[in-house]
Amino acid sequence: MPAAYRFSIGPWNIHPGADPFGPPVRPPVPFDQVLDAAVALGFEGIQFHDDDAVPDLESLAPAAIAREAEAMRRRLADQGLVAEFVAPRLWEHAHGIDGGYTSNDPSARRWAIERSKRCVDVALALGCDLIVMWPAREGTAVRESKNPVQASRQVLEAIDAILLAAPNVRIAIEPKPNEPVDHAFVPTIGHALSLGARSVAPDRVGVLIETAHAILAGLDPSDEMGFALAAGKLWSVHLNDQNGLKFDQDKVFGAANLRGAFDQVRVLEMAGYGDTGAFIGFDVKAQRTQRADSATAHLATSKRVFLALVEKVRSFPQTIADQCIADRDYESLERLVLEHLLAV
Ligand code: 3MF
Ligand code: MG
Repeated sequence: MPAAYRFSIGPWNIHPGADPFGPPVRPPVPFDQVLDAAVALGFEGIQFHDDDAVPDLESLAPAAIAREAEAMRRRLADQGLVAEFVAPRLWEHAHGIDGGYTSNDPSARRWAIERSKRCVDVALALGCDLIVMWPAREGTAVRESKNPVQASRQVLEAIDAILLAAPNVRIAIEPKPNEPVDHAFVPTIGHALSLGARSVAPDRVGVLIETAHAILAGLDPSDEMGFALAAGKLWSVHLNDQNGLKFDQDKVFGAANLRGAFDQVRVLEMAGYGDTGAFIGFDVKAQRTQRADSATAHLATSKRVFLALVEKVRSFPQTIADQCIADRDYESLERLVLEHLLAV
């Protein structure tokens, strides 16, 4: 019986369309409507930033944080939803202006670790054990502003502090090579897994791979996934697409490179990712031109493309492909793949 997939989204994937050059163009979508949309579109998992789940969490005492997160957990359960992960949103806070874990300001570094521990409290009260770490501003715009040797150690110290404080949580690092910083200290899956291996609890550090982030690093997303899957470390994905080296586009899965999307689904299928219980998340953004009444179409399309590609992978003529491989006839293999995708 082939694996079934579970799908997830974050509330930021349904948004009012502001970009760095223009204001919102759609009304904000209340959280209840995000949950309704998730259910209607067949998504079971909700991904959270810590303050999506518990607004103003820094001004609340631990008991109040737990109460609010537990209320959110019940709200999800009422609709048949679960929390997939919680991520500490360090990059929007004033203390995180120059990064958190790698800030040049020691009080900001302490704040970042404390905030991450609060994020863990939110996750546990939501009934989930996965923390996603996107080290957004852990990097530089001016290379000489930080010491990369020290910065790399500081990221590891932060990971260790979280692991030691929370023996039941896992951390999935979501690497990205740039944006908002010019050069990030954790740009690829190799960097993330190396940090995990050097941490105090290597078994509890894995990765989340985002298609666009791999492409921005000049890497093939399916090979990044293969590398993580081989190590049993692919704990979530942010499938989307990216048209070359520019700002992070968060396009619909397959919209820029359908074959690349096929290859990602292929590697997930080959490694039995669906059987691990991990979610298929889409980190996609509605186009700014989209009207409010259909501003979730990008999510529906991404899921539809994913499921269509699962069928394409399962119906791929593997016996013929194996013969091409045995004959080292990769030109015929190329044609086989293209004709299969074109259905001719
Ligand atoms: C940025 C991202 C982020 C992360 C999210 C969860 C806003 O490029 O991909 O989306 O996925 O913060 O860590
Ligand atoms: Mg992402």
